[in-house]
Amino acid sequence: MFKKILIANRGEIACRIQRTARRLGVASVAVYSDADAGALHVRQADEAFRIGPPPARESYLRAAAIIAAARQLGAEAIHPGYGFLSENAQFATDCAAAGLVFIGPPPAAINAMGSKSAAKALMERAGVPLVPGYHGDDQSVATLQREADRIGYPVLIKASAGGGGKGMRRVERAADFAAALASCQREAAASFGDERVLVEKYLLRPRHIEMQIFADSHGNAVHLFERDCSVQRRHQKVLEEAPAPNMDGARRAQMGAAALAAARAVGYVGAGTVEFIAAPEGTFHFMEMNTRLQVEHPVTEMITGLDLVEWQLRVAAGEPLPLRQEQVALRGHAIEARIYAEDPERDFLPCVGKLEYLAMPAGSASVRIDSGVVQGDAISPYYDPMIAKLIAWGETRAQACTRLSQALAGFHIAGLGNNVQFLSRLVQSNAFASADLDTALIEREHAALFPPAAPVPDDMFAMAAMYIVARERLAAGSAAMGTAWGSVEGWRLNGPADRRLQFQYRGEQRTVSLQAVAGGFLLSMTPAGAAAGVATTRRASLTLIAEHDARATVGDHDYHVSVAIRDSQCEVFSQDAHYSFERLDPLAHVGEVMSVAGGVCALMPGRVVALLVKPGAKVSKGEPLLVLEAMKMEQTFSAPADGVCVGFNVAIGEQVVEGSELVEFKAAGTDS
Ligand code: MV4
Repeated sequence: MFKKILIANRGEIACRIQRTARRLGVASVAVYSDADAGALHVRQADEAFRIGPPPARESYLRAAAIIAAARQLGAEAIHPGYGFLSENAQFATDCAAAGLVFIGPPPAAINAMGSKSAAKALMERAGVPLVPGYHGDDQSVATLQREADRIGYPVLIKASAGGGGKGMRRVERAADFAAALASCQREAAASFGDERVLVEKYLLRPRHIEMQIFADSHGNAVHLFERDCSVQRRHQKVLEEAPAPNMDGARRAQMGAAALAAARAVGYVGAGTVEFIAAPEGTFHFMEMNTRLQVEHPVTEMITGLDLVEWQLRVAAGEPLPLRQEQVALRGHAIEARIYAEDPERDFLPCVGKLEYLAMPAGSASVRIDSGVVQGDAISPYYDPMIAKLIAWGETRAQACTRLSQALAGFHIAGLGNNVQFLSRLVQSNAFASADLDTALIEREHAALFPPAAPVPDDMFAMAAMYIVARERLAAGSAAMGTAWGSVEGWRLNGPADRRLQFQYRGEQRTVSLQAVAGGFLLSMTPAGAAAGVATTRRASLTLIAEHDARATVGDHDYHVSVAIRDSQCEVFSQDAHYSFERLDPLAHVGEVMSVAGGVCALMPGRVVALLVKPGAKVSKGEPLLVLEAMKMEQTFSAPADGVCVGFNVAIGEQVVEGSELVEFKAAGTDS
């Protein structure tokens, strides 16, 4: 086995490779761009090496710099992860020339699978089933038209050098063929510098099923079953699972044999994926081969109990495959959801920015989370905006679905657009739950996946209000709290105990009134909408159980919520829903200060240093009123809103206790 490897990648896959290396006692070197100087894969690394500025072209794609780093730091091998240099045959060749092991297939195998037409010709000779079509060298319009007519419409024209859905044209009838061909050729030339195309029978309602294969350098090869990656949008996988639903043993054996035939035909070594397109009735056809470890490999690991990166390292080190085909067992079902910083409502446009709040569910034997970011990190515009992969395993598909849903409900992201709620709906949709899979599932289920935004339930404003009050109490270090976290029960500061907190959602203001009573609050809210009416009063209570987590009761309803407040932004997570609204907080920017009705209170003991305005003075919001020295620091208390500083209850030099009402303040336009 290697003593040291270099990981030429970033994010979750770099972290994931590090984990296996560490377990095997292999040292690993991380590389990073300036955008990733503080990233998790760098912080967790045994050793790290800067390779350039943020753009991938100037960092993670700089083959020569990466090879030089590996040599300089004494790594024996380079793991390319996925993306970046992972399917670059020239890089694999250059590694070998530099005396380094490329942890991937031989360059010739990468090249053989690089062109669609050439790969199809090779696969045809190896007896791998293809989609009926034409992939010959004669690219004349007449020949292509004649072949399309022979295949029968609809047909699909694909760029030979294409991939990922780029350069494809569906043609419904012979009369449209020539125009579609010309357009496809133009796109192929522009995108791939190669205008050659192939023509295929267009398959309706196809599924994307891929076989994971592994080959060693001793002539052994096995498959590790299949994955179904049919749930995609714009050729981006969203959910992946293993095994494929409704796959029977005979079909699996056929597909496995075809995948291994494909691998042998190109002299494959290492981890690879043979992609098939499958018709609803189960017939399957070779699409392409991915000559790398794939994003979705964890579902295969979950159903086999194997570590594919360990296998990659062993094979690259010249060891034989650890198991023979008959020793590889399949157990249960695993589903992966890709959590992205993107806005599903805006056609999945990537979002960039800081992960202001990020809480992930607990991992377990049946729930795995692969991520390369933590709270406070940024998703930059330079790389893929994936935040994490969430993988759930179950004895059955239904159990895996349930566990995935539960785990998604515990995945809380605020401050950055993300697809968590979309994934929740997707996993719970009838089509996915019943395994009615095909590549158009997301379009087909559009109505269920994009319901009109539901209003924020009243109780969620109550959660935010009680949470804010509870955190203020905690910050005040009130003796009544006892432990680090505790109930907000009937309590009184040295002032009126009633609180009114105002929120705003879509321009509508909501007021939550909390009146402290034994065991909790009496809660009342202004009725929603224009509906006039009397606010109903209910009993409520909240117990903080962690920094952002609370149990609460409103009336007869018990909740477990997570709340994150930042400036005026309130985020409440309840079950699998996420609500965002604003607090209209006159004190949000005043620091350690708390307002009780009509006043401004000290939150810690201190000494009054200065009174900055005259009693009765009209002040505007943010204007400094008073300075307190507490914990050796000066705190300036400012006007919570435009209004009048009615008077001070303290004098300069006076020692005050926490909760003391310092200033009597009257906001403009209020009577409280
Ligand atoms: C097809 C097809 C239907 N018929 N080929 C899209 C990406 C590329 N790898 C192959 N693709 C397709 N090829 C024939 N003959 C439908 C697709 C296709 C698709 C395939 C796999 C996963 C998602 C897809 C989404 C749309 C279209």
